[in-house]
Amino acid sequence: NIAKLEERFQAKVDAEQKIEPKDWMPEAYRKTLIRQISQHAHSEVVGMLPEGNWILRAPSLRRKVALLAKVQDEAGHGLYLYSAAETLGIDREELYEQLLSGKAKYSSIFNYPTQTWADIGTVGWLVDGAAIMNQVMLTRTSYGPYARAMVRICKEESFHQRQGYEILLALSQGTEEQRQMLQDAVNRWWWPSLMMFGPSDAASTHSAQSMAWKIKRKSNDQLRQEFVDATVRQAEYLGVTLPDPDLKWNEERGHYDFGEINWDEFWAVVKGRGRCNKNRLKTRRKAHENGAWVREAAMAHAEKRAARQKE
Ligand code: FAQ
Repeated sequence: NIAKLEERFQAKVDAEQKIEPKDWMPEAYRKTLIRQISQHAHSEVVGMLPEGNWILRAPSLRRKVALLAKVQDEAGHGLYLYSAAETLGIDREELYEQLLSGKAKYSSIFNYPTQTWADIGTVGWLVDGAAIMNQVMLTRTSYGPYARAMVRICKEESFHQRQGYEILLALSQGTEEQRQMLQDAVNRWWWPSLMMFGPSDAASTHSAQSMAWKIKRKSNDQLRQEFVDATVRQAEYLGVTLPDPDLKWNEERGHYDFGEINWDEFWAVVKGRGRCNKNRLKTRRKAHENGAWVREAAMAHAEKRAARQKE
């Protein structure tokens, strides 16, 4: 009976054993994972767009090669993650459909525009930095295929973060104009990066259950705090100011205090009213339509091979 199965499932999770695709799992666990893993995959795929915008404008061949490699990695991450979601019994076509119809979410951060070259460095530093903070935790998530995908993804994300920081280091040692461009990018990306961790723990609908199932191992606020603590020192080294007058070391807590996030902005972006939401989905839809012939050709090839094997 279900209660017994659920009890055994929870005992397995509590004993730190991984749940694998063929193991019994509560339907709600399966649903939560499909939601989270597919949103994560969509984020990687939509996340290619703000950076793709700069591939042709990268200031040198070396910068272009590194950015191109990073964006290709993101496509790869999307593919691992779609595959991990498929092990839970959902079709990739259905997942795409959820993204393209606007039903599925993807990270709020990718609805902000990349306006200058400094934005590309800042996305690497802050956005990948925040993504790593969250994903290192997910290498220990309870679902085996997701945890294993995260190990490789985190290694690649570390390169992405260094790539970004190095762009900014060069700008910080450049002209006054370059330093200003750097500061302006940080001013615009700091708060949206903090929003990536999701709503505060009090407002997070899924956290309690996801923590009990060890899908999440640290809370949204906990990860956000760790990110702030790690980033302040990096900002000092770059010589930039983080745009928060309340940011201050708190000796008692052993952490930095920081100001209140603009949650109205966060929810507006999540609900489709950010600056780039419409454009991002439009671009993805067009890419999906333009790729139809590739999918058809791959299917025809697979069918031919299968028929040949039968002969
Ligand atoms: N944006 O109850 P919670 C990357 C939604 S990194 C949009 O706290 P949960 C790499 C949430 O879905 C970025 N929606 O939810 C890269 C839920 O709505 P729902 C991707 C958000 O799941 C770098 C509702 O709010 N990383 O792509 C956001 O327990 C650079 C309530 O929230 C991941 O996806 C948000 N920021 O915790 C690529 C990591 N936050 O579904 C290119 C995996 C929350 O009920 C360039 N995901 N919502 O309709 C997670 O760890 C979790 O899903 C959280 C949210 C922590 C994001």
